[in-house]
Order: sequence, then C-alpha cells, then structure tokens
Amino acid sequence: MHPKIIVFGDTELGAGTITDDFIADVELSKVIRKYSKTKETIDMVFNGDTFDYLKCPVIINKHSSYPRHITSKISLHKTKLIFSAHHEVISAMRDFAKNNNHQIYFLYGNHDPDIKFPEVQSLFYKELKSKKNIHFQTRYERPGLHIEHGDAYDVLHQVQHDDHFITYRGNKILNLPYVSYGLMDKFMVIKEIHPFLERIKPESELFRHHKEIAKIITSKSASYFMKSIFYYPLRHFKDPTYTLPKGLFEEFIHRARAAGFYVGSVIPLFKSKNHDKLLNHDHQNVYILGHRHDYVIDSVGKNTIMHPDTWRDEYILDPKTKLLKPKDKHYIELQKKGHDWKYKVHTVKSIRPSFDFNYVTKNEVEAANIAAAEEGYVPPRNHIRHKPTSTKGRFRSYRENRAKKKAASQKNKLK
Ligand SMILES: [Mn+2]
Repeated sequence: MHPKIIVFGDTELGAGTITDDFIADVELSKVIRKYSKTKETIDMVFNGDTFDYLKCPVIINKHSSYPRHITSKISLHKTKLIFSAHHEVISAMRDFAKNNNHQIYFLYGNHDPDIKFPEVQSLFYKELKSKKNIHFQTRYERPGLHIEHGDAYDVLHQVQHDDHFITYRGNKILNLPYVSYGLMDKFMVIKEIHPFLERIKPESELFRHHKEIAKIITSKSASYFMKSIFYYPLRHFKDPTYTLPKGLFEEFIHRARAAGFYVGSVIPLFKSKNHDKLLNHDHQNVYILGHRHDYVIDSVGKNTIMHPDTWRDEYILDPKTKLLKPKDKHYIELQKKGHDWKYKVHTVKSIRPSFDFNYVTKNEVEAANIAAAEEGYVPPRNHIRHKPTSTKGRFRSYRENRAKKKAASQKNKLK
C-alpha cells in the first residue's frame, strides 16, 4: 500500500530579513497541521528550495553579509536564523513528524544545498525532534511517480547534486552553481535596496515598466560575466568557486538579453531530455518538478508533468491597470489507485488586495512590510528589517491616475 503523498514546491523560507520573500507562515503551517492530525500514512515532500539559504545573510552585530565560501559553520548559522524566523512552520513540521506514520522528505534545490551538510541535518533532527521520520535526498521516487527540484534542467542554476562539496583553503565548502556565487556576491546588494521587485511576475512586464532596474541588472550581469572570464580566474586562480562552467556562454547571452539571471523554463528541456522515455511508457507516469515558479499541468502521451508553483510572496503585474495581484499558493496530494496515481491540486487562494505598481516601486520596503502584516507574519525583532511607517497611499497613485483620466475624458466630452 502506497502512502498518501503531499508535495510542496519552492517554499523558500528565509531569515525573516528584508530579503526574505516567504511570509505565508500562517497558511503553510495551517496546511501542514491539517495533515498532522490524521493517522493516515503520509509522505510529505518538500520539493527543493524549501529554504532560501542564498538570500539568507550571515548576521553579525546587526550587520548582514552574504559570504561566497559556505562552510558548515555558515550553513548552521543560517539554519538557526531560518528556524527562528519561521518557527510557526517548523513547529507544524515537528508536530507532523511526531506520528510514525508520517515522513518528511526534504529534496535538494539550488537555494538550499546547505541541507546536505551532515551538521545541518543533525540540527534538523534536533529541531524537528525526529531522525527516523526526516529524510534528505535528491529525488523522491515511487513506481510511476518522480519528484525532483528541476534545477538539473536549467544550465545556469544546476547544482552538482552528486558532488556536494569542494575544498578551499583546507575547508569543506558547498559546490554551488556559478550563478549562485554571482547572486551572493553582486546581487544581494541590489536585493536589499529593491526587496520587492523580484516578487513581480512576469519579469518581461516588470522590466518593461521599470527600465532603471533592468539596466542595473543587465549591466551587473554583464560585468560579472566578463570578469568571470577575463579577470577573476587570474585574480583568484586558486579559488574553485570562480571556475566557469562549460557551455555557459550562449546561455548567458540569451539570459542577459532577457535582463538578468532569472530562472528559465524547465519543462521544455525536461521533455527533450526524456523524450524517448516519455513516449515509451505503457502506463501513466507523473513527474513533479519545482524550480520554476509557475503553476503548470502539462501532458505528453500518458504522462503528466506538473509545476506546483511557489509559496514565496509573488505578484502578477497587469500591464493595463498596473496593479499587482498576489498569487495563489498550491500543493499537490497524490494517492495510488490501481496502476495510476490520482492527483488533486489544492489551491490556497490569496484574499489580499492588489498593490499599485507605481506605489510599490517608490516604497519597496514599506510594501514588503505591509504584505507581511496582511499575511499575519511577524518577523523576529533582531533580524534586520525596516518597520512599516503607514499603509496610507498604497493605492494613491492608481487612484490619482484614474481620477486624472476621468477628468481628462470629461474635458474631452465637454469640448
Ligand atoms: Mn530552484
């Protein structure tokens, strides 16, 4: 008898700082607790990027930094920040794992390879008060069901999951994808100043309406890339974290044109890599991939490929109204019936009001704090984060624009 399987994609819990985009503590812990109450056999799978270690700073004396060489000591420090920032979710996981019919699987993603350190895993066992029911792995497989994060289908972000660590100056450090080093080195500075922009989708619309940020990101990306070829290898020739991966050039030019190091489509490459396999199945197979923050259910022959989207705080920009609508959250429930997997997608609808894009671009920190307050998320006091001043003006510019337009059209009518 197969267990019931619950899958969450890309929850991305961070340190509760201004660079942490996860604020759905109330909703996520509610869902986990719902399952912790049943005695059913359940495998709860967090499909990678469960934790956002990349955007989680090291905080010393109220000063945040994003070091490039990640030792187990640094990962442990970040893990403690994440646990304290999102204790609601962690405590729901702990309650769930209490029951021996319940297992939690943390799959590796490109934002949380830190959980590969045995020292970090030990801290998880301690915090969740179970070792037996907590699992760390690259993939979750059952006959006809395949779950993995999906960074393997994204050249820029893929982690060498079989080659977790490298040695630098006698220390064991994480072997990260090239882009992750660039993100921590160059882009977190921008993220701290512009914490909200990265929550806005689709990126193409964002950059169309925000030329300034598009310029900054494109020039930063280009300069990091040029330096990676011509300058860093000489300057840091003994440092393995500056090695450029093969076949990156074309991919880079392609992405830089689209402005930035954003996550590319996963499904097309997944399909082409698995083309023959997908067509030769004689019965249904379900593939669940994360990484890309999209809600997609696609099918090829008898196969179903799913992206359950993210639990980060993200918004869709409507180019006409310039309003930012908060995205809904999803998770998947699967149960095997005969040969086939029956799946059900649960949607946690967002009931929060939309933001006005012009307001957000001028008040990013405030907007991020308003969003957190509306979700009922209280960040820890000692984790660097600016206090919201007021919620006034949130819709001001949208209303002003509308009033102006109305006045203009009435003027035209009078003429
Ligand atoms: Mn990812």
